[in-house]
Amino acid sequence: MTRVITYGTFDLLHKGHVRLLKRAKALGDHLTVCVSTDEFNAIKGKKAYTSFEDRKYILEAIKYVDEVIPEENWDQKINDVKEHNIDIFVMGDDWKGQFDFLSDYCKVVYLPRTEGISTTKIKRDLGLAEYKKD
Ligand code: C2G
Repeated sequence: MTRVITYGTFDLLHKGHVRLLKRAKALGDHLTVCVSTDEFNAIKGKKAYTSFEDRKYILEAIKYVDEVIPEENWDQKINDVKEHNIDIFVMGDDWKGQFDFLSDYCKVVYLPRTEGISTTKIKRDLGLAEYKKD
């Protein structure tokens, strides 16, 4: 049983998120998604439109996702990898290199982001946020 983990806010879930989850699951047999709490998003400087509870509910409905747990801080990843017997840590390549320290505990994989879509773009296109290169 190869166990995979990934982290994120997953606000206004879109194809880029789902493609990341699909490819992450394809690397193993079990995918845990660690979704940022509203409080941690504030630390990340993000304000999600959808609450933590609702982002968790939506992610749990995705067929590639086996388990959803809260991401509360930057420092929980090593413990998460150990506690959940994780074999592979996956993130989009906008994070390339940021989590290489985890390679002492599991395989670290950065997957190409899906071009042309982002939560920021959605908000901008709907006139909900000033344009920010994300
Ligand atoms: N993603 C992607 N393609 C996009 C948009 C996002 O592949 N067009 C990926 C990101 O690279 C990330 C995941 O989808 O791996 C979730 O993206 P966000 O919700 O934006 O996550 P982020 O705010 O970057 O949080 O501790 C890590 C952080 O919690 C990551």
